[in-house]
Amino acid sequence: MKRMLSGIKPTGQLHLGNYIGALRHFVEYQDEYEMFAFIANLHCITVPQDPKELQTNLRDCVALYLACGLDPAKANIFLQTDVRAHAQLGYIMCCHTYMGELNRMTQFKDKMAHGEKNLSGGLYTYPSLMAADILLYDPDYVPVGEDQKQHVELTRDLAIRFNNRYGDLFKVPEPLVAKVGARIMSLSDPSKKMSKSDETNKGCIYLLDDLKKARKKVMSAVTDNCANVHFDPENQPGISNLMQILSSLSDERPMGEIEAEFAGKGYGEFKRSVADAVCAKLEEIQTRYNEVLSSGEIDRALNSGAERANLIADEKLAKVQKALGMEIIR
Ligand code: AQP
Repeated sequence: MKRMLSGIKPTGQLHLGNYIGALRHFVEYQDEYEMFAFIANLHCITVPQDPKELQTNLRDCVALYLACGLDPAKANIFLQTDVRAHAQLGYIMCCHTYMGELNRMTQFKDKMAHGEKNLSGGLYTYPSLMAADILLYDPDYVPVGEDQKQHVELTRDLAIRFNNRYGDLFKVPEPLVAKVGARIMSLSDPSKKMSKSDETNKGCIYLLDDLKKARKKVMSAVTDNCANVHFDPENQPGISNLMQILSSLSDERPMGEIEAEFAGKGYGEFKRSVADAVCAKLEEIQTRYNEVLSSGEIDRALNSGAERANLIADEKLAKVQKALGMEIIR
């Protein structure tokens, strides 16, 4: 069975972008692939976290994985720190990543460009850790949103570098970026990606948002004055973003079909349909989330996921350390 791996960092509450760009695909793929879906709690401390909030976010993140349809009988769900080989291989990867490569990574570059102070070393080297996260499991594919593609490219380069230098150690994985919804934009500023760290809180629909609040966010989404529901991300970014959301939540309905349905109708009517689709999905997720929280599913899922992940990751780490001559043969 081919393998697939992906993770989400619980730096805040999961949002609709995480669902559309990542989680819904994890769920689709779990039948066809051996899926490894982890919660990236090492990555999330690359920026300051409030310990109490982080604990809540971690639990919510696992609960939302399950609520969105990940099934522990099919997918290995685990916490990154429950598999120590991530940090260990992460360090080895870091020692093989050039500073020039890290300097080119957009996330760090963006934060530097915005003049953010006291950026951590962890944030700078996080792409090396991400390469380790992936390469430990020899996955065939890594499903990611558009923003993470660059990191998978670096992972591929590192895999090839190791294989050339030390022999055949890693499978070179392919990024899998969906055609629709790979970059859901902020509702209040469609030039920016929908992000957990949205400062205004208006542009981001969280999966646990109260339904009334979520509806209000959609209804007040920034659009344009073209008065035409037309898919044109360059000239009509707000409307095109709402169309992507609607399409993603309705079995990837073609944009032409959505355009035809709303031809000659106002933006108000179109937004109401988007809000209906969003609220129906949130309601479904939240109902299941509440069931999950009051059951023992979270702990059971994390235990069985970590057991399988440790088995594979320890074997890979031992192979790497041996190939690098880091072990004394006894
Ligand atoms: N807006 C988005 N549209 C589509 N996909 C998205 N993803 C994130 N935002 C969008 C995808 O979700 C997966 C997990 O991402 P992550 O949460 O680990 O990291 P991120 O991309 O840095 O997410 P945020 O919300 O922007 O976090 P902060 O604000 O903390 O930096 C990935 O596959 C990602 O592509």
